[in-house]
Amino acid sequence: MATLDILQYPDPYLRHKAAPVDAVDDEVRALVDDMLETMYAAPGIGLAATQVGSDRRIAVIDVSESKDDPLVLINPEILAPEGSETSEEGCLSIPGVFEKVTRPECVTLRALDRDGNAYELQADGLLAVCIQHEVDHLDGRLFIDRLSMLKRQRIEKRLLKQRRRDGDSRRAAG
Ligand code: GNR
Ligand code: NI
Repeated sequence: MATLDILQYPDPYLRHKAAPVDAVDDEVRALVDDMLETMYAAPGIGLAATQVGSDRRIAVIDVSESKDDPLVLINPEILAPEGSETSEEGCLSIPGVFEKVTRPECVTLRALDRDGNAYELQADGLLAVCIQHEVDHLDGRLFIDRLSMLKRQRIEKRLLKQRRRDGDSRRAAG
């Protein structure tokens, strides 16, 4: 097992749309295990393959307090979205940015697990948010895309400033 590097916004690869997995084999399982290790190490409650530079439709989630309830999503599909809920989101690829996002409140997830078996589950609350956030990643979409133009422009400006500052301090240190 190994921890993987997490791509940072505005890395253009985060806009890549991932392709379906056609067989859940040992190679896929190895990636799943590395993604779980990377998610727990970050730490985060979810991670999509796009964030670690893979173009497979794979994500991992663990919203449990005890961090011992991993959920593996291979070729995930979101069915029957219902209701609407606003909650604060963050993303390991956009560190330091936390904003309220409105999404469907309840969803049904259909996916394959680590053994390639199909399952369905109904989710609400944080799990429903996280499922939708990860499937967005697999489609090259980020949570900041779901904010108003004004909010997004404010964030872009702040990130640009921060990057300039980080660059300056690296140069000063080096
Ligand atoms: O760790 C994460 N926390 C989080 C909080 C609220 C809504 C979504 C998330 S997902 C995020 C990890 C991540 O970036 N997954 O793609
Ligand atoms: Ni994310």
